Amino acid sequence: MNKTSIICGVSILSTALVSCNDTHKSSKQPNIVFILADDIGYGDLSCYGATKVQTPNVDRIAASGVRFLNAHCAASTSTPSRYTLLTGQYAFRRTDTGVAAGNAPSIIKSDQKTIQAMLQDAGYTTAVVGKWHLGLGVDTNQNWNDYIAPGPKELGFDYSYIFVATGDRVPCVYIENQRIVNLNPSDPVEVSYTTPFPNEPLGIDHPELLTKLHHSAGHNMAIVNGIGRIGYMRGGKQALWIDEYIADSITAKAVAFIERSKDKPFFLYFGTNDIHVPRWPHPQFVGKTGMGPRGDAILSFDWTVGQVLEALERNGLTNNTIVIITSDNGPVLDDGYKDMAVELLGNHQPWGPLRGGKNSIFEAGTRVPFIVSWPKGGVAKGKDSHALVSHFDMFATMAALSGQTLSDDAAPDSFDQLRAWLGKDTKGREYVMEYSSTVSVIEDDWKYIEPTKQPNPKLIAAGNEAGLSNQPQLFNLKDDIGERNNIATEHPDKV
Ligand SMILES: [Ca+2]
Repeated sequence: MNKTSIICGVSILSTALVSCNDTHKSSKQPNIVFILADDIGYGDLSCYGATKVQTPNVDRIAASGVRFLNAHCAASTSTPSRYTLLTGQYAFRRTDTGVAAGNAPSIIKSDQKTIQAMLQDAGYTTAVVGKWHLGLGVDTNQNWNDYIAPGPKELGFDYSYIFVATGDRVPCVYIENQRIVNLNPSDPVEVSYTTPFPNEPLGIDHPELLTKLHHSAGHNMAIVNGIGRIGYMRGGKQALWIDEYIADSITAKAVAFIERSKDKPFFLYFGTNDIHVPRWPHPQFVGKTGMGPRGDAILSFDWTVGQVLEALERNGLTNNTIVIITSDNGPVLDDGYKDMAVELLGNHQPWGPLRGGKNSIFEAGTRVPFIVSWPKGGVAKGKDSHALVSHFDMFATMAALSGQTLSDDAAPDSFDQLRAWLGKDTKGREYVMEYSSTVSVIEDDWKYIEPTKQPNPKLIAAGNEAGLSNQPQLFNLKDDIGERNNIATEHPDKV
């Protein structure tokens, strides 16, 4: 299919009368806002059944679009999930796509195709704001006090305002267009993941300095803002973030990008810090859910979504912006800090009816909230879809949306699922693969989990069942969405 016919195809899907003349393309292409929550589970949002926490802004988008009930991220942890999203390649094709340290080099190679570079070719202005977690630079000895490359710019983002890894990993600074924000040259940033810096107090030795959160596991190295972290860091005192204002800071940058990009199509890839640990949300949310910081951080996430929606509305962009809200992996309660996530959970079910969670090959690890809204694109309002959809398809689907033809070497594992994503095809993919120490395959109602070779398979990771076994596992998700009855021996043909 050539580019013109793809554009025509998109216009048929759309209720708008879109010209198939390329000269009008830029004025007709929808803006793309992709909001990627961190560790929000299938049952954490009120539009997915939560009752102890209300997420009216996310619910508003669900009411204006399609809520997917069988949507999947690529992996049950951050880095491989995000790598697959942006490259359209299974992370397990490579061995170096596991959860990245704060000083990891760029995991996406400069010669790899990325969704953002593809959208640049389609005429989009592109930005990444918030969580990156895909490495920066050529090796682990980055000079943090200079321009750090390769990074988002070299990989197709015109603008970036990121934190490099996770809230619980050093360096705890914002990096705008690959330079640390508010860096005082006389107080350079140094980072190590192997060796403490002399005279820098550590959480393990100085619990009296942990004025905000104490660790329950790990997170006992550098102390920033009264919270222990993973990794060692020195310097950059003026540049350090304050956890309770991270949502404010990154949301302001996302909104500013929307404001200044409104006159031509843009792609905003917005990775929130919420609700990853350390959960230390803005005071306006503290105590509001009764579930402690984890529940309150969900409110912070919803507030962020609301700010983005207001910015779109204020600039007249709501009608022709496709908004996608999803999560990078499933939920976790105690993820290394004593934040009472377990004790205050009550009857809230972050995983919904699913088994497992973050770090798990069971469904709660990788079946995630997924909401698509695009008023001008004719997306049904308030519709539920059971179509099998996956983050893998973001690349090819956005290529179709923007009228691009993929080159043969781009996004090998990504397929155009635009009709499913717009709620017009009720089947979606033939199958999905997921990854968490092993692979699983879902096809029709069946889910198969590949056995692992370890003699004593790991059962628990970060409080969640890993779901590994040295025997094949087969579940019928239609009858057994909680993956309780392994029926592999009864169905050797399916295995
Ligand atoms: Ca995550």
